[in-house]
Amino acid sequence: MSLSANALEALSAALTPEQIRTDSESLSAYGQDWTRFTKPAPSAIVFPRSTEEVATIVKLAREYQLCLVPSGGRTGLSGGAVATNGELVVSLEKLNFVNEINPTDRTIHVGAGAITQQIQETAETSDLLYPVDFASSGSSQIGGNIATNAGGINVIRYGMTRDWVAGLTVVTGAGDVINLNKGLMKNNTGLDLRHLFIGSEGILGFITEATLKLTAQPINPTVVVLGLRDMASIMQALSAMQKTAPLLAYEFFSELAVDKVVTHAGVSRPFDTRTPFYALIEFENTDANSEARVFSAVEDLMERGIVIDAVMSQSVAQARALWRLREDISETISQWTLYKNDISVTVAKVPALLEAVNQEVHRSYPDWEVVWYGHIGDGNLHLNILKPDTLPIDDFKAQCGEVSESIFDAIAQLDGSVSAEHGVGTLKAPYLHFTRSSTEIDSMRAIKAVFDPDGIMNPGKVLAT
Ligand code: 2HG
Ligand code: ZN
Repeated sequence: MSLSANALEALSAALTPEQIRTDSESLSAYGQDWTRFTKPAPSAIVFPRSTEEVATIVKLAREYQLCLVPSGGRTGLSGGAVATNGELVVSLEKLNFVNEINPTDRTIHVGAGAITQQIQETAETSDLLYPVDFASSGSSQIGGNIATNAGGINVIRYGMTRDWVAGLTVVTGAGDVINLNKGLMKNNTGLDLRHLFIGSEGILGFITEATLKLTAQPINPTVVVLGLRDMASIMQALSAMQKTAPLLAYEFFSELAVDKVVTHAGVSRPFDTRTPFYALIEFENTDANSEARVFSAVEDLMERGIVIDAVMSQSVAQARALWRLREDISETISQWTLYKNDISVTVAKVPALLEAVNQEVHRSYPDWEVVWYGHIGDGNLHLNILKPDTLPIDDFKAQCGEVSESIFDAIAQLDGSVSAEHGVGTLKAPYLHFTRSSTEIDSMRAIKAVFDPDGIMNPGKVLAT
Protein backbone atom coordinates (compact mmCIF):
# COMPACT_ATOMS: atom_id res chain seq x y z
CA MET A 1 0.00 0.00 0.00
CA SER A 2 1.32 3.47 -0.78
CA LEU A 3 0.07 6.98 -0.20
CA SER A 4 -1.96 8.23 -3.18
CA ALA A 5 -1.23 11.68 -4.60
CA ASN A 6 -4.70 12.79 -3.45
CA ALA A 7 -4.12 11.61 0.11
CA LEU A 8 -0.75 13.35 0.23
CA GLU A 9 -2.31 16.52 -1.10
CA ALA A 10 -5.05 16.42 1.55
CA LEU A 11 -2.46 15.87 4.32
CA SER A 12 -0.33 18.71 2.93
CA ALA A 13 -3.32 21.03 3.06
CA ALA A 14 -3.94 20.18 6.72
CA LEU A 15 -0.32 20.23 7.95
CA THR A 16 2.83 22.29 7.34
CA PRO A 17 5.59 20.82 5.11
CA GLU A 18 7.80 20.18 8.20
CA GLN A 19 5.03 17.98 9.61
CA ILE A 20 5.25 15.44 6.78
CA ARG A 21 8.29 13.32 5.94
CA THR A 22 8.77 10.80 3.17
CA ASP A 23 12.59 10.58 2.95
CA SER A 24 14.00 7.07 3.16
CA GLU A 25 16.00 7.65 6.34
CA SER A 26 12.87 8.78 8.22
CA LEU A 27 10.78 5.96 6.77
CA SER A 28 13.30 3.45 8.02
CA ALA A 29 13.72 5.04 11.48
CA TYR A 30 10.01 5.57 12.16
CA GLY A 31 8.92 2.26 10.69
CA GLN A 32 10.52 0.13 13.39
CA ASP A 33 10.99 -0.26 17.13
CA TRP A 34 13.73 -1.94 19.17
CA THR A 35 12.70 -5.44 18.04
CA ARG A 36 14.50 -5.10 14.67
CA PHE A 37 12.59 -8.18 13.48
CA THR A 38 10.73 -6.60 10.55
CA LYS A 39 11.64 -4.54 7.52
CA PRO A 40 10.29 -0.98 7.89
CA ALA A 41 8.12 0.19 4.97
CA PRO A 42 5.72 3.00 5.92
CA SER A 43 4.54 5.40 3.19
CA ALA A 44 5.04 8.63 5.19
CA ILE A 45 5.35 10.01 8.70
CA VAL A 46 3.27 12.88 10.02
CA PHE A 47 3.97 14.94 13.14
CA PRO A 48 0.77 16.45 14.61
CA ARG A 49 1.21 19.13 17.26
CA SER A 50 -2.23 18.94 18.89
CA THR A 51 -5.12 16.61 19.62
CA GLU A 52 -7.12 18.45 16.96
CA GLU A 53 -4.48 17.76 14.32
CA VAL A 54 -4.52 14.07 15.26
CA ALA A 55 -8.31 14.07 14.80
CA THR A 56 -7.90 15.71 11.39
CA ILE A 57 -5.37 13.05 10.35
CA VAL A 58 -7.69 10.23 11.45
CA LYS A 59 -10.58 11.73 9.49
CA LEU A 60 -8.40 12.01 6.38
CA ALA A 61 -7.18 8.45 6.91
CA ARG A 62 -10.79 7.26 6.95
CA GLU A 63 -11.57 9.22 3.82
CA TYR A 64 -8.52 7.95 1.90
CA GLN A 65 -8.46 4.47 3.48
CA LEU A 66 -5.03 4.79 5.08
CA CYS A 67 -3.87 2.56 7.91
CA LEU A 68 -2.30 4.41 10.84
CA VAL A 69 0.55 3.39 13.14
CA PRO A 70 0.90 5.48 16.33
CA SER A 71 4.54 6.13 17.11
CA GLY A 72 6.21 7.19 20.37
CA GLY A 73 9.84 6.62 21.42
CA ARG A 74 9.77 3.24 19.60
CA THR A 75 11.58 1.54 22.47
CA GLY A 76 9.08 -1.33 22.41
CA LEU A 77 10.21 -4.95 22.27
CA SER A 78 7.13 -6.61 20.77
CA GLY A 79 6.81 -4.92 17.37
CA GLY A 80 3.83 -2.84 18.49
CA ALA A 81 4.94 0.29 16.60
CA VAL A 82 6.33 -1.22 13.42
CA ALA A 83 5.03 -0.17 9.99
CA THR A 84 5.79 -2.72 7.30
CA ASN A 85 3.04 -2.26 4.74
CA GLY A 86 2.77 1.32 3.53
CA GLU A 87 1.01 2.59 6.63
CA LEU A 88 1.02 6.26 7.63
CA VAL A 89 3.09 6.58 10.81
CA VAL A 90 1.73 9.22 13.18
CA SER A 91 4.53 10.36 15.47
CA LEU A 92 3.37 12.07 18.63
CA GLU A 93 6.84 13.49 19.35
CA LYS A 94 5.85 17.12 18.67
CA LEU A 95 2.91 16.85 21.06
CA ASN A 96 5.35 16.90 23.94
CA PHE A 97 4.25 19.60 26.37
CA VAL A 98 4.77 19.08 30.10
CA ASN A 99 2.53 21.46 32.04
CA GLU A 100 3.16 22.70 35.56
CA ILE A 101 2.32 20.37 38.39
CA ASN A 102 -1.05 20.86 40.04
CA PRO A 103 0.17 20.79 43.68
CA THR A 104 -3.27 20.38 45.26
CA ASP A 105 -4.26 17.42 43.11
CA ARG A 106 -0.67 16.18 42.89
CA THR A 107 -1.09 15.63 39.16
CA ILE A 108 0.67 16.71 35.99
CA HIS A 109 -0.88 17.18 32.55
CA VAL A 110 1.34 16.17 29.62
CA GLY A 111 1.29 15.57 25.88
CA ALA A 112 1.70 12.01 24.61
CA GLY A 113 5.14 12.81 23.17
CA ALA A 114 6.64 13.96 26.49
CA ILE A 115 9.73 11.93 27.39
CA THR A 116 9.18 9.80 30.51
CA GLN A 117 12.37 11.04 32.16
CA GLN A 118 11.36 14.66 31.67
CA ILE A 119 8.14 13.99 33.57
CA GLN A 120 10.10 12.24 36.33
CA GLU A 121 12.49 15.22 36.59
CA THR A 122 9.65 17.75 36.63
CA ALA A 123 8.01 15.83 39.49
CA GLU A 124 11.32 15.82 41.37
CA THR A 125 11.56 19.63 41.26
CA SER A 126 8.44 19.66 43.47
CA ASP A 127 9.71 16.85 45.71
CA LEU A 128 7.26 14.50 44.06
CA LEU A 129 7.66 11.24 42.19
CA TYR A 130 6.33 9.82 38.95
CA PRO A 131 7.21 6.27 39.94
CA VAL A 132 7.08 4.24 36.73
CA ASP A 133 10.73 3.76 35.76
CA PHE A 134 12.81 1.58 33.44
CA ALA A 135 16.11 1.64 31.57
CA SER A 136 14.60 3.26 28.45
CA SER A 137 12.88 6.16 30.29
CA GLY A 138 15.36 8.63 28.73
CA SER A 139 13.93 7.99 25.26
CA SER A 140 10.49 6.45 25.75
CA GLN A 141 7.44 8.70 25.47
CA ILE A 142 4.58 8.74 27.94
CA GLY A 143 1.95 8.03 25.25
CA GLY A 144 3.77 4.79 24.43
CA ASN A 145 4.12 3.97 28.13
CA ILE A 146 0.35 4.33 28.53
CA ALA A 147 -0.49 2.51 25.29
CA THR A 148 1.61 -0.44 26.49
CA ASN A 149 0.82 -0.08 30.22
CA ALA A 150 4.58 -0.05 30.86
CA GLY A 151 5.93 -1.73 34.00
CA GLY A 152 9.62 -1.55 34.89
CA ILE A 153 11.67 -1.78 38.05
CA ASN A 154 9.35 -0.42 40.75
CA VAL A 155 6.15 -2.33 40.07
CA ILE A 156 6.46 -4.32 43.32
CA ARG A 157 5.87 -1.04 45.17
CA TYR A 158 4.00 1.28 42.81
CA GLY A 159 2.23 -0.91 40.26
CA MET A 160 2.10 -0.39 36.49
CA THR A 161 1.49 2.75 34.39
CA ARG A 162 -2.26 2.03 34.61
CA ASP A 163 -2.20 2.94 38.30
CA TRP A 164 -0.86 6.45 37.58
CA VAL A 165 -3.23 7.66 34.87
CA ALA A 166 -5.94 9.97 36.23
CA GLY A 167 -7.17 11.23 32.89
CA LEU A 168 -6.69 10.63 29.17
CA THR A 169 -7.52 12.50 26.00
CA VAL A 170 -7.89 10.11 23.11
CA VAL A 171 -8.75 10.30 19.43
CA THR A 172 -10.61 7.18 18.44
CA GLY A 173 -10.16 5.39 15.14
CA ALA A 174 -13.46 7.03 14.16
CA GLY A 175 -11.84 10.46 14.60
CA ASP A 176 -13.78 11.38 17.78
CA VAL A 177 -12.02 13.18 20.63
CA ILE A 178 -12.91 11.91 24.13
CA ASN A 179 -11.71 13.08 27.53
CA LEU A 180 -11.64 10.05 29.79
CA ASN A 181 -11.99 10.43 33.58
CA LYS A 182 -10.85 14.09 33.53
CA GLY A 183 -8.29 13.68 36.32
CA LEU A 184 -10.89 12.62 38.88
CA MET A 185 -9.91 10.51 41.88
CA LYS A 186 -13.48 9.26 42.30
CA ASN A 187 -15.77 8.73 39.35
CA ASN A 188 -18.17 5.79 39.50
CA THR A 189 -20.20 6.50 36.41
CA GLY A 190 -20.23 3.23 34.53
CA LEU A 191 -17.59 1.57 32.39
CA ASP A 192 -14.16 3.20 32.74
CA LEU A 193 -13.10 3.56 29.10
CA ARG A 194 -9.77 5.04 30.22
CA HIS A 195 -8.67 1.55 31.19
CA LEU A 196 -9.60 0.18 27.77
CA PHE A 197 -7.19 2.61 26.12
CA ILE A 198 -4.39 1.94 28.64
CA GLY A 199 -2.51 -1.07 27.26
CA SER A 200 -4.49 -1.04 23.99
CA GLU A 201 -1.30 -0.70 21.90
CA GLY A 202 -2.87 1.73 19.46
CA ILE A 203 -5.56 -0.59 18.15
CA LEU A 204 -8.47 1.59 19.32
CA GLY A 205 -7.12 5.07 18.61
CA PHE A 206 -4.50 7.59 19.72
CA ILE A 207 -3.66 8.65 23.24
CA THR A 208 -2.83 12.34 22.81
CA GLU A 209 -2.77 13.85 26.34
CA ALA A 210 -2.70 12.48 29.88
CA THR A 211 -3.13 13.64 33.45
CA LEU A 212 -0.77 11.63 35.63
CA LYS A 213 -0.83 11.10 39.38
CA LEU A 214 2.29 11.85 41.39
CA THR A 215 3.29 10.67 44.85
CA ALA A 216 5.81 11.38 47.62
CA GLN A 217 9.50 10.63 47.02
CA PRO A 218 10.69 7.44 48.76
CA ILE A 219 12.90 7.93 51.81
CA ASN A 220 16.62 7.25 51.30
CA PRO A 221 16.40 4.41 48.74
CA THR A 222 19.19 1.95 49.48
CA VAL A 223 20.37 -0.99 47.39
CA VAL A 224 21.47 -4.44 48.51
CA VAL A 225 22.87 -7.00 46.08
CA LEU A 226 22.80 -10.62 47.21
CA GLY A 227 24.79 -13.46 45.65
CA LEU A 228 22.48 -16.47 45.69
CA ARG A 229 23.23 -20.17 45.93
CA ASP A 230 20.66 -21.36 43.37
CA MET A 231 17.34 -20.59 41.73
CA ALA A 232 15.28 -21.65 44.73
CA SER A 233 17.18 -19.09 46.86
CA ILE A 234 15.66 -16.24 44.83
CA MET A 235 12.23 -16.71 46.38
CA GLN A 236 13.52 -17.60 49.85
CA ALA A 237 15.43 -14.31 49.92
CA LEU A 238 12.38 -12.41 48.59
CA SER A 239 10.15 -13.60 51.38
CA ALA A 240 12.80 -12.78 54.03
CA MET A 241 13.37 -9.28 52.64
CA GLN A 242 9.65 -8.55 52.32
CA LYS A 243 9.24 -9.20 56.03
CA THR A 244 12.18 -6.92 56.81
CA ALA A 245 11.80 -3.63 54.93
CA PRO A 246 9.47 -1.64 52.66
CA LEU A 247 10.74 -2.82 49.27
CA LEU A 248 10.91 -0.54 46.24
CA ALA A 249 12.33 -3.20 43.90
CA TYR A 250 13.25 -6.88 43.89
CA GLU A 251 15.12 -7.80 40.72
CA PHE A 252 17.16 -10.85 39.82
CA PHE A 253 19.78 -11.78 37.22
CA SER A 254 22.15 -14.64 36.50
CA GLU A 255 25.95 -14.81 36.54
CA LEU A 256 25.96 -14.79 32.72
CA ALA A 257 24.10 -11.44 32.80
CA VAL A 258 26.72 -10.04 35.20
CA ASP A 259 29.50 -11.39 33.02
CA LYS A 260 28.03 -9.61 29.98
CA VAL A 261 27.66 -6.18 31.65
CA VAL A 262 31.10 -6.45 33.27
CA THR A 263 32.79 -7.45 30.00
CA HIS A 264 30.88 -5.27 27.55
CA ALA A 265 29.55 -2.28 29.52
CA GLY A 266 32.39 -1.71 31.98
CA VAL A 267 30.15 -2.30 35.01
CA SER A 268 31.92 -3.41 38.23
CA ARG A 269 31.14 -6.68 39.96
CA PRO A 270 29.22 -6.22 43.24
CA PHE A 271 31.80 -8.43 45.04
CA ASP A 272 34.55 -10.87 44.05
CA THR A 273 32.53 -14.03 44.67
CA ARG A 274 30.75 -15.41 41.62
CA THR A 275 27.37 -16.94 42.37
CA PRO A 276 24.84 -18.56 40.01
CA PHE A 277 22.19 -15.89 40.62
CA TYR A 278 21.94 -12.42 42.16
CA ALA A 279 19.10 -10.40 43.67
CA LEU A 280 19.06 -6.62 43.64
CA ILE A 281 16.85 -5.22 46.37
CA GLU A 282 16.01 -1.57 46.83
CA PHE A 283 14.35 -0.57 50.10
CA GLU A 284 13.33 2.57 51.93
CA ASN A 285 16.01 3.16 54.52
CA THR A 286 13.86 5.18 56.85
CA ASP A 287 16.06 5.13 59.98
CA ALA A 288 19.06 3.40 61.60
CA ASN A 289 16.83 0.51 62.64
CA SER A 290 15.73 -0.30 59.11
CA GLU A 291 19.34 -0.68 57.97
CA ALA A 292 20.17 -2.84 61.02
CA ARG A 293 17.12 -5.03 60.32
CA VAL A 294 18.22 -5.57 56.71
CA PHE A 295 21.78 -6.39 57.85
CA SER A 296 20.54 -8.99 60.27
CA ALA A 297 18.12 -10.52 57.71
CA VAL A 298 21.00 -10.84 55.23
CA GLU A 299 23.22 -12.40 57.91
CA ASP A 300 20.50 -14.90 58.68
CA LEU A 301 20.20 -15.79 54.95
CA MET A 302 23.97 -16.28 54.85
CA GLU A 303 23.91 -18.57 57.87
CA ARG A 304 21.21 -20.64 56.17
CA GLY A 305 23.43 -20.92 53.05
CA ILE A 306 20.84 -19.15 50.84
CA VAL A 307 23.02 -16.08 50.35
CA ILE A 308 26.73 -16.52 49.63
CA ASP A 309 27.87 -12.89 49.54
CA ALA A 310 26.23 -9.47 49.83
CA VAL A 311 26.84 -5.74 49.56
CA MET A 312 24.78 -2.71 50.67
CA SER A 313 25.10 0.73 49.06
CA GLN A 314 26.54 3.44 51.30
CA SER A 315 25.81 6.39 49.00
CA VAL A 316 23.53 7.43 46.17
CA ALA A 317 26.45 7.00 43.74
CA GLN A 318 27.06 3.45 44.94
CA ALA A 319 23.36 2.61 44.69
CA ARG A 320 23.39 3.87 41.09
CA ALA A 321 26.48 1.82 40.27
CA LEU A 322 24.84 -1.33 41.65
CA TRP A 323 21.67 -0.64 39.64
CA ARG A 324 23.77 -0.73 36.46
CA LEU A 325 24.27 -4.47 37.05
CA ARG A 326 20.58 -4.88 36.32
CA GLU A 327 19.65 -1.87 34.20
CA ASP A 328 22.45 -2.32 31.65
CA ILE A 329 21.65 -5.94 30.80
CA SER A 330 19.07 -5.39 28.08
CA GLU A 331 21.08 -2.80 26.13
CA THR A 332 24.34 -4.74 26.55
CA ILE A 333 22.95 -7.96 25.11
CA SER A 334 21.18 -6.12 22.28
CA GLN A 335 24.42 -6.51 20.26
CA TRP A 336 23.50 -10.21 19.86
CA THR A 337 20.58 -11.54 17.85
CA LEU A 338 18.16 -12.46 20.61
CA TYR A 339 15.15 -14.55 21.27
CA LYS A 340 13.32 -12.64 23.97
CA ASN A 341 10.71 -13.72 26.46
CA ASP A 342 8.74 -11.55 28.88
CA ILE A 343 6.56 -13.92 30.87
CA SER A 344 4.78 -13.85 34.20
CA VAL A 345 2.86 -15.81 36.79
CA THR A 346 1.60 -14.90 40.24
CA VAL A 347 4.52 -14.53 42.66
CA ALA A 348 3.54 -17.70 44.51
CA LYS A 349 3.95 -19.67 41.28
CA VAL A 350 7.40 -18.29 40.41
CA PRO A 351 9.26 -21.40 41.66
CA ALA A 352 7.07 -23.58 39.41
CA LEU A 353 7.66 -21.20 36.48
CA LEU A 354 11.43 -21.19 36.96
CA GLU A 355 11.47 -24.97 37.21
CA ALA A 356 9.37 -25.45 34.05
CA VAL A 357 11.30 -22.90 31.98
CA ASN A 358 14.66 -24.15 33.23
CA GLN A 359 13.82 -27.72 32.20
CA GLU A 360 12.60 -26.65 28.78
CA VAL A 361 15.60 -24.42 28.12
CA HIS A 362 18.07 -27.10 29.17
CA ARG A 363 16.34 -29.72 27.09
CA SER A 364 16.18 -27.53 23.98
CA TYR A 365 19.28 -25.38 24.24
CA PRO A 366 21.88 -27.38 26.18
CA ASP A 367 24.80 -25.41 24.68
CA TRP A 368 23.24 -22.02 24.07
CA GLU A 369 23.83 -18.90 26.14
CA VAL A 370 20.67 -18.12 28.09
CA VAL A 371 20.58 -14.87 30.04
CA TRP A 372 18.10 -14.90 32.94
CA TYR A 373 16.88 -11.72 34.59
CA GLY A 374 13.73 -9.92 35.50
CA HIS A 375 11.37 -8.30 37.94
CA ILE A 376 10.99 -11.49 39.87
CA GLY A 377 9.31 -9.78 42.84
CA ASP A 378 6.41 -9.12 40.42
CA GLY A 379 6.44 -12.69 39.06
CA ASN A 380 7.99 -11.39 35.79
CA LEU A 381 10.86 -13.20 34.10
CA HIS A 382 12.86 -11.96 31.09
CA LEU A 383 14.56 -14.82 29.35
CA ASN A 384 16.95 -13.93 26.55
CA ILE A 385 18.58 -16.56 24.36
CA LEU A 386 21.64 -15.44 22.38
CA LYS A 387 21.98 -16.70 18.84
CA PRO A 388 25.19 -18.72 18.49
CA ASP A 389 27.47 -17.06 15.91
CA THR A 390 27.56 -20.14 13.71
CA LEU A 391 23.79 -20.69 13.54
CA PRO A 392 21.97 -19.10 10.55
CA ILE A 393 19.29 -16.63 11.70
CA ASP A 394 16.38 -18.49 10.10
CA ASP A 395 17.35 -21.73 11.84
CA PHE A 396 17.64 -19.83 15.09
CA LYS A 397 14.17 -18.29 14.67
CA ALA A 398 12.64 -21.66 13.77
CA GLN A 399 14.19 -23.43 16.76
CA CYS A 400 13.15 -20.65 19.12
CA GLY A 401 9.61 -20.77 17.71
CA GLU A 402 9.39 -24.46 18.62
CA VAL A 403 10.47 -23.84 22.15
CA SER A 404 8.07 -20.91 22.54
CA GLU A 405 5.13 -23.25 22.23
CA SER A 406 6.45 -25.45 25.05
CA ILE A 407 7.20 -22.51 27.32
CA PHE A 408 3.81 -20.93 26.61
CA ASP A 409 2.08 -24.26 27.28
CA ALA A 410 3.75 -24.34 30.69
CA ILE A 411 2.69 -20.74 31.31
CA ALA A 412 -0.90 -21.48 30.31
CA GLN A 413 -0.94 -24.40 32.79
CA LEU A 414 0.20 -21.99 35.49
CA ASP A 415 -2.43 -19.38 34.47
CA GLY A 416 0.39 -17.00 33.59
CA SER A 417 0.94 -14.45 30.84
CA VAL A 418 2.89 -14.66 27.57
CA SER A 419 3.59 -10.94 27.82
CA ALA A 420 4.05 -9.49 31.28
CA GLU A 421 5.01 -5.92 30.42
CA HIS A 422 6.28 -5.58 26.84
CA GLY A 423 2.86 -5.96 25.24
CA VAL A 424 1.59 -8.19 22.43
CA GLY A 425 2.47 -6.15 19.35
CA THR A 426 3.12 -8.31 16.31
CA LEU A 427 5.55 -10.75 17.93
CA LYS A 428 3.16 -12.12 20.55
CA ALA A 429 -0.07 -11.78 18.57
CA PRO A 430 0.00 -15.44 17.39
CA TYR A 431 0.36 -16.56 21.01
CA LEU A 432 -2.39 -14.47 22.61
CA HIS A 433 -4.63 -17.51 23.04
CA PHE A 434 -2.17 -19.05 25.51
CA THR A 435 -3.20 -16.34 27.97
CA ARG A 436 -6.61 -15.03 26.86
CA SER A 437 -9.72 -17.14 26.22
CA SER A 438 -11.54 -17.09 22.88
CA THR A 439 -14.39 -15.19 24.57
CA GLU A 440 -11.92 -12.54 25.67
CA ILE A 441 -10.31 -12.30 22.23
CA ASP A 442 -13.73 -12.06 20.52
CA SER A 443 -14.69 -9.30 22.99
CA MET A 444 -11.48 -7.43 22.16
CA ARG A 445 -12.31 -7.62 18.45
CA ALA A 446 -15.85 -6.35 19.11
CA ILE A 447 -14.53 -3.44 21.21
CA LYS A 448 -12.01 -2.57 18.49
CA ALA A 449 -14.85 -2.42 15.97
CA VAL A 450 -16.67 0.14 18.15
CA PHE A 451 -13.74 2.58 18.36
CA ASP A 452 -12.10 1.76 15.02
CA PRO A 453 -15.00 0.95 12.65
CA ASP A 454 -12.82 0.95 9.50
CA GLY A 455 -10.05 -1.18 11.03
CA ILE A 456 -7.38 1.43 10.26
CA MET A 457 -5.71 1.57 13.68
CA ASN A 458 -2.38 -0.25 14.01
CA PRO A 459 -3.39 -3.29 11.94
CA GLY A 460 -1.83 -6.66 12.76
CA LYS A 461 -0.99 -5.66 16.34
CA VAL A 462 -2.40 -7.53 19.35
CA LEU A 463 -5.15 -9.29 17.36
CA ALA A 464 -3.64 -11.45 14.63
CA THR A 465 -5.27 -10.87 11.25
C1 2HG B 1 14.12 -4.80 31.37
O1 2HG B 1 13.52 -5.20 32.36
C2 2HG B 1 13.34 -4.49 30.15
O2 2HG B 1 15.35 -4.60 31.38
C3 2HG B 1 13.91 -5.17 28.91
O3 2HG B 1 12.00 -4.83 30.29
C4 2HG B 1 13.91 -6.66 29.02
O4 2HG B 1 15.35 -6.80 27.13
C5 2HG B 1 14.55 -7.41 27.86
O5 2HG B 1 14.29 -8.59 27.69
ZN1 ZN C 1 11.51 -5.47 32.22
